Amino acid sequence: MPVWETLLTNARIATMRRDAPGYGEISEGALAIRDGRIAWIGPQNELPDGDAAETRSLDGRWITPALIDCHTHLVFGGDRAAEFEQRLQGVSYEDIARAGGGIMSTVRATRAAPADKLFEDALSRVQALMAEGVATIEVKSGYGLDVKTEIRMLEVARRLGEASGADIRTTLLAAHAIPPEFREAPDAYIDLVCNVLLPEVAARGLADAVDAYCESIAFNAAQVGRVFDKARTLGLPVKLHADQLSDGSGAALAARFGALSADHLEYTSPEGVEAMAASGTVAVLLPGAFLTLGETRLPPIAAMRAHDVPIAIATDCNPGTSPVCSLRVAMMLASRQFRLTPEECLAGATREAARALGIGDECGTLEAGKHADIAIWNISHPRELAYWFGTPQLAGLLKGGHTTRP
Ligand code: DI6
Ligand code: FE
Repeated sequence: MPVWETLLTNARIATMRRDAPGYGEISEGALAIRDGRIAWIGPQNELPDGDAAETRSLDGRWITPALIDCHTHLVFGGDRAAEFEQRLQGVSYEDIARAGGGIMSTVRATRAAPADKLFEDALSRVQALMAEGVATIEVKSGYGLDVKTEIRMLEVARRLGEASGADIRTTLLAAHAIPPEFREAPDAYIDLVCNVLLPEVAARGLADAVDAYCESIAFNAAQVGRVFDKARTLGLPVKLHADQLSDGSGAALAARFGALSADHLEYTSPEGVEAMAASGTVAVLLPGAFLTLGETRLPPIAAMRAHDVPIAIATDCNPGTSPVCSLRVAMMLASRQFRLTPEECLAGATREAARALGIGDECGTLEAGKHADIAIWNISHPRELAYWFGTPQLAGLLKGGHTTRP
């Protein structure tokens, strides 16, 4: 007779399995947990005899895979609210940047911040995400732009995982912007990233992936290629901020390197989408940045659907272009701005987000063998998760079978 740690009964289950239609619904379901993983899941009347240390009836509540935020920059110093105010008063983004503001003001504040302050501020953002059912969060560096501060950001991100109970996946984004010290010599900065920073980060196991920003205001394809070549040599998967403000063939570049994901994609061409389909690269849509920047050009969603490119949704939580600590709000925005269906929004914040992090075999759906990362909801149907926003509906969150939210 099987022995389980926890048995959830009387659940309505949205498994979000790829091979099941719709939400992968099991209407009267049960789920058994052993060693932090799903040991059994299915219709309750088929539950095998077993012993559970704890049995919990969910009284007909819905459960889904715990949500996954696969793109954030939530470790940073300071904020950019004054700049936001200036922009609303008509000062242009370029003028703010020329006056030393914009992303460089966040770089200065992050370099100046003690690690404990970065940690405390970021922890409250992690907790805000978790309060809405998020159990896995990707966190990027990229506001240090020097060896010392990039490493400090990744160390803070690792500490967030230990302190919060969330699974924090770290990404080195040293190629986010050209640091002021290298304004006239960006290739020398890429040398530093490839020859010093990447080897040290890899040796210390500080990053799970490597990202870069391919854009006219950041790095070109050749520079990104050098960073990606080095990452591959070190055995680290890559992902790319691609085609956000212009078509720089970023999606195709990401696909050429077998990237886990290409993110933003507003200006991606049909050829870029085809390249992503061929390489299995996930499209990560970031509607918070789209909203904040007042973008009007939509990502090529019809082409993504036609080519079966997996679509994930993330917050892009950052002080400049996406000041949001709510994945539910990102889901809501993806439905309103990008016309994604509620089912696509939930898949995008669970199954496809897991694939964007290279952990699709471990989490993102409710299936036997996967981590018991489970959100319990006070809703009458999972389509409500993209419909309501700013509305507390979480009734519980399990991470690896352990309760992190009552
Ligand atoms: N894309 C963005 O929208 C942000 N970074 C990126 O790669 C901007 C970050 C910032 O302005 O602080
Ligand atoms: Fe980003």
